Amino acid sequence: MQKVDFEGGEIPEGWTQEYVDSDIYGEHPWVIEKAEEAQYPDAVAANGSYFLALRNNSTATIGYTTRLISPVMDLNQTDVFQPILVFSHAQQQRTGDFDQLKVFYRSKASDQWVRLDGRNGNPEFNHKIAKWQRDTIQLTSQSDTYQIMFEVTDRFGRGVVLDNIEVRPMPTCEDPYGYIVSGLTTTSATVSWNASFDTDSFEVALSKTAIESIEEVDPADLVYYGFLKDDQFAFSSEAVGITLSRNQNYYLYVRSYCQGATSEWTGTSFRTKNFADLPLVQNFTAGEDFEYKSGALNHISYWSFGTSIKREDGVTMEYMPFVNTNTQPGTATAGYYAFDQSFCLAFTGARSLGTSIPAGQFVYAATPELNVPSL
Ligand SMILES: [Ca+2]
Repeated sequence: MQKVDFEGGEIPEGWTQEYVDSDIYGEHPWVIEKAEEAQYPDAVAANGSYFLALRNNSTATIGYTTRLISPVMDLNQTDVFQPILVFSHAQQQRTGDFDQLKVFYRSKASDQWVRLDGRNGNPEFNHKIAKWQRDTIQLTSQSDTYQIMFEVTDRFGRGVVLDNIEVRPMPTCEDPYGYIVSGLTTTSATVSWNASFDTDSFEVALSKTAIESIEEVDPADLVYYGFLKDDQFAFSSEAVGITLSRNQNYYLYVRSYCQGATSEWTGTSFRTKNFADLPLVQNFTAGEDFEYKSGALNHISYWSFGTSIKREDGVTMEYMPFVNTNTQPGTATAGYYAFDQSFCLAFTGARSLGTSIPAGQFVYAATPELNVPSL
């Protein structure tokens, strides 16, 4: 394996440089720079105080290409599980111009260099990169005489910088596990979990319905979708600024992102609390206590309802009792049910009003849990 951070203040032993067409362009070497004296990308290294840079310090494009070649590495297939190259780099622009980095490998010295595909299928860093970024590239055709090569072409930008170069096996990216729901209230919840310490971040999706395949869900249909930093190992609805609904089932899905790898999605579910403070007043007022739909069997969302009455096919009658929203308030008909001709909760034996509850059957409505100490 290989890990180079240039903190020794010089290019480590075994790394070599190659000047392409040096008879035309001359020799323009990679040099170590001290972060505090550097300007581009800014006066910091990706790690420590030193990094490697290839810059055109003249006043015009030269167009040279210089290669930085690693020592021969033993990435024997039986010893190294899925090797990856992880490195930090940047290429700041100079009035629209930037230099270009490409990354290659070869399995043995007599092979041609082969270009490596970067993350997101981006095979070259052919755009300005104003700040240090860390990229992971999966290495293919591993061998016991493996080499990687960074090739930069001068296009009169502010140079290309490299730091913290690492060749290592793919980290294990454990599925999140051991979910614990805490801090459950009527409007918030916190869920924590365990995962491997190689995790960089967590992708999180929160839904009101169970989800078969997250990839096929439109994020707009989710209650929350986003990435959490690795040091949290927890999702807090309050921390991400969302208010949950009372007495509602939620399904939380999480997967780990590690360097160059993702875990499977795992998850848990919870139901928000259903407390009500006293005094409890419920007038079954449309728009206030429930969303009015004319003729629909409306319900107060945070009350519980049920019945023992079954349909002819044996299925329990759903949605009973209900608010009598198929009668117009203020009419004589409404007055049959509520003395002030307003909406009320109707206990009946069928989906239509005026049907008796059959003998021996029941229909019920239950309030939320009452917060008695609030008396
Ligand atoms: Ca460094």
